[in-house]
Amino acid sequence: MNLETSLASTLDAMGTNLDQASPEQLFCALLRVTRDVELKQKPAQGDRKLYYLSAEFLIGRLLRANLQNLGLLDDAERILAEHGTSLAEVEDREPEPSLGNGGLGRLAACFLDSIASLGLPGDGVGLNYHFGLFRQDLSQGVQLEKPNPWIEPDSWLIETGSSFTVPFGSGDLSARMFDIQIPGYKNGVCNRLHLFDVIDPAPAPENGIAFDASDVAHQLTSFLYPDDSTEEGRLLRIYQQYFMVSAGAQLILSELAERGHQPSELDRYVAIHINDTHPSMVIPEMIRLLMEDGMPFDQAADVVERTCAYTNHTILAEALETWPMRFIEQVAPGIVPIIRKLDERARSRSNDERVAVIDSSDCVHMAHMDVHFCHAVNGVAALHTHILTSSEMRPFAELYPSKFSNKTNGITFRRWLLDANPALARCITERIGDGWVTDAQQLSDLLSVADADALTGELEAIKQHNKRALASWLQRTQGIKVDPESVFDIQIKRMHQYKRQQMNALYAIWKYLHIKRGNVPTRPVTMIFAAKAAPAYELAKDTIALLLALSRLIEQDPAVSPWLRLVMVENYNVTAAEHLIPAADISEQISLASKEASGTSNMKFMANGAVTLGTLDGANVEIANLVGRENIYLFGRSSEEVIKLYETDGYHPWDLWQHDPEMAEAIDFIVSPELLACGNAAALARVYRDFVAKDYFMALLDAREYVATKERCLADYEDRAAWGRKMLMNIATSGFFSSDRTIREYNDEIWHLG
Ligand code: NBG
Repeated sequence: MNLETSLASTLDAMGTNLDQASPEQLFCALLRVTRDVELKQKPAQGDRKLYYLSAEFLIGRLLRANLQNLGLLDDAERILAEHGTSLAEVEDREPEPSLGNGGLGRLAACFLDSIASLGLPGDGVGLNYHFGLFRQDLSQGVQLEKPNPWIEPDSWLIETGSSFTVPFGSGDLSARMFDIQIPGYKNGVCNRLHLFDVIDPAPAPENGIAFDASDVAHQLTSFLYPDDSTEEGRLLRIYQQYFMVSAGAQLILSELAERGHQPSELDRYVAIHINDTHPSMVIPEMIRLLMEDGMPFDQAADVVERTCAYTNHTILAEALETWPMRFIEQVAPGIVPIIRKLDERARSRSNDERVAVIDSSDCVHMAHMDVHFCHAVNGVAALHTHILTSSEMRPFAELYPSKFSNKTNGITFRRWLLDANPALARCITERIGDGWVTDAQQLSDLLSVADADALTGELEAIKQHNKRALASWLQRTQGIKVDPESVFDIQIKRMHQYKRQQMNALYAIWKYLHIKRGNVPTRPVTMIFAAKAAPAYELAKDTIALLLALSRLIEQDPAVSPWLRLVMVENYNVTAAEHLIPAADISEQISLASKEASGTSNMKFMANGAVTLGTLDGANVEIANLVGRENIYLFGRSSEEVIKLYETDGYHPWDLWQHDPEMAEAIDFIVSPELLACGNAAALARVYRDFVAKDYFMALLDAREYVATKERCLADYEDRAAWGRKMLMNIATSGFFSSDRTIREYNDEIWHLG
């Protein structure tokens, strides 16, 4: 097809042309043309089809990625350039879909890209949130939450005309299905992401994100993760989950019938993947639907168990969902007798109370139901799977040893290297060809190129170019000035105590005081943060307030600001990550060992030539093994030590505070008059109190070693040739973390598609 002709005629129908169209019009026209091309492509075919059920799909902007996968990107860039504009300018008009929160949702999006690119039959199933998680506003020194609308008259959503009836206790509700096309990389395949929505969605709330959570019929798809600190909010989450899985299960059965198969053959022709516990109710719901069709309970439960698989994404207790049965009774009474029967079934396999589906207070443990009634269960990095099987889910692993396996997470190199870092992608392709785009392991060929010194020099120049590009993006979009000659030290991820942004803030204070005493660094350092805090998570919001206060304090201090900057990027999302990651020198992966299941930004940074500063947690362990100890900066207590400290109640931050005057000084500074003058006093006081009295995620335990390791890392940065070799080693060994590899493993060992 000729992109230019299609574009011209689409613009013509809009009453304009390539030379006169505004960026908005060009975006709309390109979107329409791209969508039409996608609609002509077919989903991957095969006997067995996957349905990937997830509460989140953090797909990011789609225009560039889709043009790339369709093989139209170069043409689009050329056409726009010939008419005096650029794709960069046009894509800035694309609102980013607000369909996810963090790594869990981005992983689901990378997986959809890999599934389509590998030509495997598999669709995503989720919800069409209108206002997403929220839009973050930092203008007043604290995080304020606003709705984040993204659905415009021209969007990637396609109205399918299909809908399903979801039987809630309060009456039926219709689930309308929209599709987003998921093109594979240059293979003619186009799979789908199915998103269910209510018929009559509510408009955005006027102020902030508060809304009437009891108005289920209109608000069900308003926000991702409604505030669960109230009963109504918790109920709404169950409404959302049941809506998604009931409509999803009906879609699966109707497609099975369309393909000419019987419900009893479900396990032969379908694989259902449960991404974390949010879609767990698909198990009882599918059994209910099969029973409605006349199948006896035992047979239905067996078929469903052979069909479903479950991934666990966290060991944090707060995220392992348990719902009071009375809530489920109210929302989805149809599955209550089935869950009770499943509980009996589980009890017939083990009388260990720790593995019960329903506990003594009549609460349903979603993860327990998943492990009993899925045929496969996996963790997302080697260490995480080890911790799951050896401690968190040990009784389950003993009961079902063959169900458990590890599937280390991955990222799609097409979005995170080819699209996000075109300069690096070009440099790599010039050296080793473009095979790495579909086989990222080929990146290791970079280690045997003849001109290694020239290559590392080029990597350095590309990094510098990307840092300048980030500086101008920050200036243009957020009014933030940074110096591209400084070291870019970046921590971007959800704001959470276990990820320990607060420990990084302590480093900033230590460094501030150090510089004030006359110890100026060889080169200025720019510490960059980006993170959203869950609206009901007070301490996480307080940590944002701390970072904002520090940012102001440093900026206002002429003795320090030439040497240190602290930047908090507003409204972190996929688009921001695409600007930040290619420009990073240092990748901060400093979670408390044992707490980060995997991490995936660590992989994106690595592939883009940043050097990791981190703990031996999650996938960092595998990164360390691949790059070798001289190409990563590790510090901190091991996961075994941390687990032991929790078991023995052996951690007391107060003792550390008393015995480490240097760190104590940094902590006390949080409530110093200087800092209080720059920020929200109540928030700073709460952060301070938590540090000395609780510090549940042990930031103080690792803080001293963290500061020392970061200083060593910054000093090493000055040996530019050696740093260039570290960058090269990181890029060249990152191929293991391709989501194509991860998906092949899921397919070979769990799904068996095609
Ligand atoms: C997150 C983990 C990350 C992991 C992603 C993807 C949740 C519940 N879990 O460590 O915190 O990389 O899942 O697996 O968001």
